[in-house]
Amino acid sequence: MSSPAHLAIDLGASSGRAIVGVLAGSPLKLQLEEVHRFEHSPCPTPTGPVWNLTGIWQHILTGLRAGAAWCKENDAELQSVGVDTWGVDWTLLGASGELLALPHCYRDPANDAACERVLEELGGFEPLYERTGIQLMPLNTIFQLAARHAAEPRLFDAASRLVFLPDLFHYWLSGELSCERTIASTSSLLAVESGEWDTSLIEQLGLPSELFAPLIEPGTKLGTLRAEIAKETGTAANVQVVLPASHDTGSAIAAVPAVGDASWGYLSSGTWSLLGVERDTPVYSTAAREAPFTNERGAQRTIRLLKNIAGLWLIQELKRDLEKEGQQASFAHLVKEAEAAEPGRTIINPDRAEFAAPGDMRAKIRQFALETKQEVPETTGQYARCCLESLALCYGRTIGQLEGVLGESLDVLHIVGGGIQNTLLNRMAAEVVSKPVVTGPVEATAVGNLMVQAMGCGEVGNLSEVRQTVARSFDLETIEPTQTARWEPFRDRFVELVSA
Ligand code: LFR
Repeated sequence: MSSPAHLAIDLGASSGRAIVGVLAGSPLKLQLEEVHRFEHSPCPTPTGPVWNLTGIWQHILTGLRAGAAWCKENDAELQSVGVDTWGVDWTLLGASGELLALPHCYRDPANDAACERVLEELGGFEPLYERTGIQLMPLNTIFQLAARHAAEPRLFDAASRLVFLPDLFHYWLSGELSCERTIASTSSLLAVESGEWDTSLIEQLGLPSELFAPLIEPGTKLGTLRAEIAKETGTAANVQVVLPASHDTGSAIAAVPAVGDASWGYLSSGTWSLLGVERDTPVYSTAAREAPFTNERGAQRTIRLLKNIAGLWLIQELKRDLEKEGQQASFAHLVKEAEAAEPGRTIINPDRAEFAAPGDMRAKIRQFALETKQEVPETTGQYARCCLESLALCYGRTIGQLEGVLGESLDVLHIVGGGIQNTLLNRMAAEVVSKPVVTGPVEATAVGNLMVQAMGCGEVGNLSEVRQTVARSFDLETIEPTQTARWEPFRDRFVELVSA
């Protein structure tokens, strides 16, 4: 008998993947097959950076075609497909379902001014956090909406529906419109307690509340693939579109292989570092706001209390700058150089807004070093080490803040996602947080996407079964913290730098 398979379309802000997951055996194990991978990037336009939507859509179709073909060749029966993407980005559809505009990329400078304006209108960040429990970042949908609404109000008059990017792709795949809750929670427009749209906030911002459709849970079967898509990609007509936790972080955390009684935190390590805990109810105390911690929504109505930290973006930007100059800049090379560089020479605060913006990472690091009277990095290794150590120090401080907010300590930190390939950073993280770190799986986002689809199709029962299945399916590595003391002086310097 053929085994059930699912297809995850996992879209990050710089690359995308189509991964088939086959569930087989007793007890069940998940086996992955990557059938398509591609790079993509925002396109600069006079009105800001936009996503190459049709290019991404072509890659989704290529992934579907490759997934269907792989299943046929390997005696697996494709049951469903689901898409996850990075958070916060959205677009508008007209009454007929027509796409009205290309979605802007969240790293759009226009969001900064809009953010200031909205906060002024709402009387500051405190009342907004009280309502939504979401960390202040100018990239949040709420500020993007204010920016686009101010620039092009008539677009909103013509619109009948707001969709986040996974909602749009699910619509194009199935012909059914949905608004999935985990991705919507990145908007900073959901009421923190109920997890439903905060319509009075939406109206206060002057946005038409009828654009915001009722929210749907991950695991929902939306419908079968459109006949045209099934034919075009060679996929069986009965393949379902099943909503995963369509926010990539929601999918990644569903795949954290935490089993047993130890209290655990997670770090989803990629372009961003998302560090936090899973809870049943939101936490939006003053300490949570000040840290700051966000309350995003996950699979099975969980809450992710986490901090959004500029992650390997720092290194990706460094790499991009070096490549432009024709210098050697593979990740492996950067890590090797970083490893050989002197510890603690220059430390930055990765949370500072300038580090999240694209362009000349080295100039920004130099500027920060000068301002804070530290050594200015000179070599590639010194820059790379500065980025990695600063991230690790930020993890350490964030865990401390998290334990303070929760009033309890964590036993173990799970690190998942592509960033775990940076073994130097994993080791630094274990040393700074002074806890055992468990790494894996590397494809956590796709794994979580697949497992929530499997849950929607009735193959696994709940999140705890999902995690047990993940834990037995992948090789995990435990790093015990050694040499924690050598970080003491750097920890103190980091706290000074972020408090200044
Ligand atoms: C991670 C992520 C974060 C979100 C950021 C921007 O990929 O989805 O959760 O804050 O990207 O969308």
